[in-house]
Amino acid sequence: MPFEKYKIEEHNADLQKEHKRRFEFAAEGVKDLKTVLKKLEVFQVAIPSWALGTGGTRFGRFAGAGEPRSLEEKIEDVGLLHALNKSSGAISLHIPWDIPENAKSIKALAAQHGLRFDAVNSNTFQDQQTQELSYKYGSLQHVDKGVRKQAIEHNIQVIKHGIELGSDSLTVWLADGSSFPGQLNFRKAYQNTLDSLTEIYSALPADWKLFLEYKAYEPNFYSTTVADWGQSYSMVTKLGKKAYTLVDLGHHLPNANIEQIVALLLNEGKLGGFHFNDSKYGDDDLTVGSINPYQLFLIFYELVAGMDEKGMNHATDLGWMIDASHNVKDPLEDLLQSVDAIKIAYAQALLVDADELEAAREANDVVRAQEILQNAYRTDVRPLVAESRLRAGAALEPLKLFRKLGVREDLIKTRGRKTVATGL
Ligand SMILES: [Mn+2]
Repeated sequence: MPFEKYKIEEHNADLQKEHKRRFEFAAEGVKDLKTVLKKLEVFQVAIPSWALGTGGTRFGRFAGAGEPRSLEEKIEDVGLLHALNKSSGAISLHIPWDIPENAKSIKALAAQHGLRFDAVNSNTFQDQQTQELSYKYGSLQHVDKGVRKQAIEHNIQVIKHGIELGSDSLTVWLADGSSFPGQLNFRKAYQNTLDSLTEIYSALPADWKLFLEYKAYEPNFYSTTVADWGQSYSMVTKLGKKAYTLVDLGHHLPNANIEQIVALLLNEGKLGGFHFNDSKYGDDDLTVGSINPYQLFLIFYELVAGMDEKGMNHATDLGWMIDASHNVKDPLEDLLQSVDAIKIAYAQALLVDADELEAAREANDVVRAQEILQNAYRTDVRPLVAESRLRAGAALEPLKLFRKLGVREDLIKTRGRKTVATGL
């Protein structure tokens, strides 16, 4: 840890007076304030191991400085975020970018930072140097049984790594598809994918979940074999009770109504988890809430309403993960912003009076229904989120403290200016 705990206390003490004034104003009129603050306090978002370095595009990559050089340093980075905001208490690993060579010591290191391992991610969208057969024309859908077998075995290997680390879920995202009309027999590709997933599913431990992520296009530009929520839903329904659909906010066609997708998947008991990010045009992987915070709020309202209806635990019953890439920002600062945006949207969603909204809907009072949602969205809940941080022992303003302490400068001193983290 590049800074001592008392620095957080000092920072909070400096801001305490101003925070108290703002918090008291924000807390007025919040029904069941204690419960809202507790829910905010326990809500954790997993940080992906591939997003701690600077990302790139197909045109190039402008590396940052002081990036983590190993899995150990990535865990330290997530530990740093968690120390600052007490809301990033989990890490999601991508294999083989981050293979835990010594699972015991990796697990112990994570525990030192108060972190657990969230979903493990497989990778059959790239060829690795040691790999025998190529994924150029797909992995689980491939026409060659040998390629399918190799991809299945990789996924089973990832599950094994996950078991050693105490993870309890596997996320499968497939780049499989086709780039030109005629290239692929859609029905065969679907069946091969489903058959392969069935084998992976049968290797899951009893208490594990399998998340099947979908994506509309890219890297294939004509068809994706698991392209939308319907295609994922159809597969996870056939796979069984432990299989769920995972929603990545950037994986839809423009203007898709993601909040409706979320509501329906949740209602069917098939929503497993989330990859948060934001986008303007495609899978832009921008900071959560940076482009369309209203959509994020609407999604969170559907999550809260749907989970409450089913008596689900907000903090533990779905997988909450960030999946973003940072081209021009410091990855740690970007992640602090993303986690904050998620908690703000969650807090706003918690303020909506579901009974009142339902009454307006039953009365076809369209104006009132819109007012109820927008009143919550237009409420400044930042002091509530800050108070929940204070109660959890985090910094009142994590980003401010990160800069004040010169955390990145210290990391550059230790790790060097020219470092490249594995990942996107
Ligand atoms: Mn994703």
